[in-house]
Amino acid sequence: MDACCPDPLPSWADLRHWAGGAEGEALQHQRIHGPTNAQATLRLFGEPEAQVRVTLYRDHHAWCPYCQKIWLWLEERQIPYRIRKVTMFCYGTKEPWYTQRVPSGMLPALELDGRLITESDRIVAALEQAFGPLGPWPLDQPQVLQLRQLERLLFRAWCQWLCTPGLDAAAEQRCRQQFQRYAVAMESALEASGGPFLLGAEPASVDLVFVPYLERMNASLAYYKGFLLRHEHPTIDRWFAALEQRPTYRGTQSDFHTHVHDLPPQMGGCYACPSAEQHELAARIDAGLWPVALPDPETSQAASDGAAAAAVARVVRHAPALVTRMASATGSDPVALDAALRSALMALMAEAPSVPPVGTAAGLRYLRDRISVPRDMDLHAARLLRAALEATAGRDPGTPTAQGPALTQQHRRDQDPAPFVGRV
Ligand SMILES: N[C@@H](CCC(=O)N[C@@H](CS)C(=O)NCC(=O)O)C(=O)O
Repeated sequence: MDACCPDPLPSWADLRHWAGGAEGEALQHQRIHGPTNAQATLRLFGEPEAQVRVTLYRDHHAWCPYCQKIWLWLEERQIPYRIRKVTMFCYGTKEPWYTQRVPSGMLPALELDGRLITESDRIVAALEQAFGPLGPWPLDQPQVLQLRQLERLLFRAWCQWLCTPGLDAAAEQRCRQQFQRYAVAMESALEASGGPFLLGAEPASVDLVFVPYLERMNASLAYYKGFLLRHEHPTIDRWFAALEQRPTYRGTQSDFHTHVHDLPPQMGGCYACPSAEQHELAARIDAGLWPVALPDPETSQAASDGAAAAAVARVVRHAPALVTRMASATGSDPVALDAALRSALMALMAEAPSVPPVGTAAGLRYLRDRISVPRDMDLHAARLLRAALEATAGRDPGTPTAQGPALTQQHRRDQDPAPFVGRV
């Protein structure tokens, strides 16, 4: 038994073996040809590399909503493409090679046969022209104009509700009603098409226009307003559930925890409307306790059998950089943190509690708060990992309630990808 730890611990090599999964070339092959994933830098869908006509420039965090729209489009249409990842301003330093190409630094951008295109709607239009539409109507047709306008109205109503400071109770109510008016309009459009998608049984480009912000609305309104979009609007829930059956969407889908803490710096602040429901939901999202409500408002999908192993494999891959960050952020002993992290992974694999070295709870919770979905792993793997980190932190024999440093509201440079790049 390790002198500092009450439980006998697996080594990192044991954990790597335990997680199994593809390594080296097999892993690369899976990322290139397998299901949609955030780690790939090339997607071929079984085609030869010589077929690639497209390069997508998107953010390292797989968080940018406009990038998600293009990413999903390429995945749905199975167009071979390369991915070059760029840092968003609020996470770190923008790569000079990118600003030389796109001086504003804005994402997404796309190269099609060597032609650089910016602005996500123009990118979709160019892709539709080159490869044909996704669904019955291209995005620039009058038939979908009203739906695109509705998405913007919903977006504005959401921003007004979420991002206006100091709303009194009456103003909160007005904002909520305005938002729900447009949510009902979206439900009417879904019903008119026969659903589950906006233009019928299969997703179309216009669905992909709605996806990124609907996902962010669902997460942020639960956390800041105690409002469960999918419970309040069952037809929108059905639309989400139909999306969640698609591996394309699941590969790009983020989770509540990631969104609610990434949104404030992007939106210039998100403001809570305190109530018992809001406190309860926010506390559960922060602690990684899921489902945060019943029925689960975050996903309709159960975890796959491989979710725990996937989480372990991702931590094992980055363990030295993670331990260094946990130690420098919390001032804790890196050797103890290394053991604590292995302890949490053991808890995850064995589905049994594990006792970490004394004084490591803050470091474990530091990591719990910084798992980024889908950048690091998928929603279910992240859920299992957050829960294991939280449960293990709670068994710290000395400081079981210690928290890591609070997440910042103005930027997320704690999520700077630099130490991890090149080892994805
Ligand atoms: N209208 C643009 C909006 C793109 C946009 O706002 N991109 C943001 C990310 S969501 C961006 O790149 N901001 C610069 C940065 O954060 O580095 C589009 O549809 O492509």
